[in-house]
Amino acid sequence: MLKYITIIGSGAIGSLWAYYLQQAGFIVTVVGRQCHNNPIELTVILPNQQQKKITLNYLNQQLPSHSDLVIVATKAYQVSAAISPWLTQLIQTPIMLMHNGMGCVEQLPLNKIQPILLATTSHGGLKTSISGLSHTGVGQTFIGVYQGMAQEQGQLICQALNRALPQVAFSASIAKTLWTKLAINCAINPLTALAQCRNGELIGHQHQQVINDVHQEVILVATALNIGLDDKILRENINDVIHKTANNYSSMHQDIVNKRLTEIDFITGYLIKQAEKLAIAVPTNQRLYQQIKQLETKIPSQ
Ligand code: KPL
Repeated sequence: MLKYITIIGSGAIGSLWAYYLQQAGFIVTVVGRQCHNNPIELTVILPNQQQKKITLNYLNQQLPSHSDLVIVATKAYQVSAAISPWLTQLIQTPIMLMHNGMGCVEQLPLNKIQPILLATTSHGGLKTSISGLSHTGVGQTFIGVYQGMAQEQGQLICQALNRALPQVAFSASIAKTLWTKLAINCAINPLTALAQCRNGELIGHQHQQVINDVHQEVILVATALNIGLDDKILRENINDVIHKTANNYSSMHQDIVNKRLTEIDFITGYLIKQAEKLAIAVPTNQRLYQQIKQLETKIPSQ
């Protein structure tokens, strides 16, 4: 039975899950770099603007003595450092990676028996302060098994999380789900960061050609990898997310504005790496990647 859940990462997505899981009756601990070893009262603004208060347990870079599930909800570039030191200690504990982009799981020194789940979520969250969180957009979460556990066990975890923050759906082809999200992020994130605009402004005529080119390049690479993405459906997915998150600023836009490192290496950078292995040209994604990297050089080292 799933009862004790540890969340590594105290940013918007980690805090969002911590709030909803604790409200649903799970015993939650949040582990973070800037956390102190004591409870913090979190004020949460729900999508209907209701304000809720909750007291969450935090640990500074140490795990509680027992977890039935560990969710890693850090930025993509922090995943490896956040979870690698604990892998031997967690050899039988399911670990779920929930981040933007792809490629993190391949960086982990995994034992074959380590149960690993991959997840992607489209919920929008904004951490307004150490104790302030806003649930800015209701989304969906998909979970799939990467290794080390039966699909049925993955489905049980999925059902438990669905009680806390629906909709959580089990994906039998998580690679396809992650590639769809990758394509959406390749299209929206760099463009909104460069144009310094909300997602909705990408509906404008001047961005359509670039979005089409990004989309076509993703399709070329995904097709060569047999991911099974449908050209037309993917374009609809991208447009749908642009419309549904029209008022939001993408995470990459927020990272650039707040002078933080972006996840470009795990989004566009991941696509480019796959394309290079297959000798497929992805010039539009290359250009967007270089432009974001150029912006990152202006960020003071973290
Ligand atoms: O995942 C996102 C992000 O901002 O990182 C999208 C889907 C683009 C929503 O803003």
